[in-house]
Amino acid sequence: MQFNVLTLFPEMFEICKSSILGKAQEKKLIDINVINIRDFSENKHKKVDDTPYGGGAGMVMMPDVVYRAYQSVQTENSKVIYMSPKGKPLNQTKVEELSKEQNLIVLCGHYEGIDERVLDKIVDEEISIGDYVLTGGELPAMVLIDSVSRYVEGVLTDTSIQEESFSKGLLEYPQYTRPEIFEGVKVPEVLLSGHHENIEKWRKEKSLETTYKKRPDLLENYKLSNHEKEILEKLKNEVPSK
Ligand code: 4F9
Repeated sequence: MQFNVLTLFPEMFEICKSSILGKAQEKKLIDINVINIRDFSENKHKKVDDTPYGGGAGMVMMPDVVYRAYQSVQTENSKVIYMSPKGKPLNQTKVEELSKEQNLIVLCGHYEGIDERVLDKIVDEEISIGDYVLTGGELPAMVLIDSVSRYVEGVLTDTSIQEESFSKGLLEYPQYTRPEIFEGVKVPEVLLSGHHENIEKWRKEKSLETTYKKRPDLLENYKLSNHEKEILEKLKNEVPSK
C-alpha cells in the first residue's frame, strides 16, 4: 500500500521511519512517499500561500501549487484524503475500510487552510481525528497512516488484530507481566492458572467491564450476547469504585 503525503513540512514525517512503520517500509509492505508542496511553487521566492480574499488573519495555501503537487503523484486508483476538523471522524471501521485501498494521497493543510477550489477539485474524503484544532494536518495524517498500516498484511506479526481494542467494538482487557507481585499487588490468579478456557472467559468479562466503566458510549453500538447482558446487569448493581 502506498501513502503519498502532500505537506509543507516533510521533515515531520521522519518519525514514520522508526518502529513498526519503519520496519513495514523496509519490508516494502507499505511505502510512505512524502512530497513537499513547496517544490511545486513556480514563484522565484517559492511562495505557497497568500492573504485571504475578503480579509482576515493568516495565510491561505494557493490552489495551483497544491494542484501541481497532487498531479505529481495521482494515478487512476488513488483516493485523496484531506485531514480537516470539518471531516468525518476517524474510527476503527473507517481505518479498516481505508486499508483496502492501494494508493492514498493524504493532503495536509497549514496556516488558515487551503483555497476551497482545489479542495473541491481533488478531495474525495475529508477526515478529522477529533474535535480540536491543530497547527496543521501533519499529525492527523500520521495518525491515519499509523492506524491504517496496522491492517496491511504482514505489518503486525505477533499480535493478531482481531484480539485488540475496538476490533470487536469493546476495549481491551488488562495485561500483566512479571513480577507476580508488584508493590504488594498480585497478578489475577486465573492468569497464573494455565487454564486457557477460564483465562479466555475472564478476559472477555474484563473487556466488557472496562468498556462499561470507561467508555459506556461504545456499548450503544455493540450487540450484547445473553451472557454479556447478565454480566452487565451485575456490574450495574455494583457501587462504582473509581
Ligand atoms: C485535522 C484537526 C484533522 C483534527 C488540520 C488544523 C485537523 C487540523 N483532525 N487542524 N489543521
